[in-house]
Amino acid sequence: MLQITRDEPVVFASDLHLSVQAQATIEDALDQIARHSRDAAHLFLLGDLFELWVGDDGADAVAARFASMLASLASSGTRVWMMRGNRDFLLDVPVPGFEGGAFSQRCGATLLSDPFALSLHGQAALLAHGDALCTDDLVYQQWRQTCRNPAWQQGLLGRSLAERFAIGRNARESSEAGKREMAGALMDVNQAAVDAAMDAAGASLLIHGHTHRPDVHRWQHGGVTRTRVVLTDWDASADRGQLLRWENGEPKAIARSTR
Ligand SMILES: [Mn+2]
Repeated sequence: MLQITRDEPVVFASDLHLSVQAQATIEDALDQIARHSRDAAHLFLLGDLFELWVGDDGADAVAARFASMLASLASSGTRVWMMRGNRDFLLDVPVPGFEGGAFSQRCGATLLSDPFALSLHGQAALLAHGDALCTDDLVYQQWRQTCRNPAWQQGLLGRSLAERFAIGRNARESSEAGKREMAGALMDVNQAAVDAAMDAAGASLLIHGHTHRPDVHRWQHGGVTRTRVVLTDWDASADRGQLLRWENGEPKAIARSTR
């Protein structure tokens, strides 16, 4: 198990939703991550880094810029980790005939499983994107099973990039789950699913994104205090987006005013 000791500061972010249509968010996210992760031992990116990801062969100029910023961080000594979200579930999935390598490699990063258990400053912790915990959203959970199926993914990745972009955009605009997400009506996590995931990992701390409901929740479970930290999504036009730093065993939000 990955053990991160108390003397190693960690930075977390998720739900950047990077897209050429949101230029100000790109500038904000890249600037903050580059600035505040350089002296961190680890940077964890917990999914939905991109608004839409149709395969590693479809990486655009925004993705290339993001990758080179992360690769520069990695080469200066920050360990970079990334997880897939519900938008970028095809990240790092091999594309037939594409020899450009996995996207995480281009970032100097390591892809994480979802969920991912680790020891964070002495605390048993679990990292997740968060979508798998929203078990009340039955329509979405059914879609999640489909789109995570390797045979289904290979079928999609066998299509041309143009076809995949069209399918991706269409899925957002026409599916029930996609419409809800665009309307900002994402369902929240289910408490029983949260406790079950934490039980399975023996974790007392859970850090995730996805729900766009940034907060710190604390509750008692079996005589132990459990903590759930929810990361914010990023949208510069709404002045949203904030890194979370973990220092000496404590969460510490990085104020946006320090930009
Ligand atoms: Mn998400």
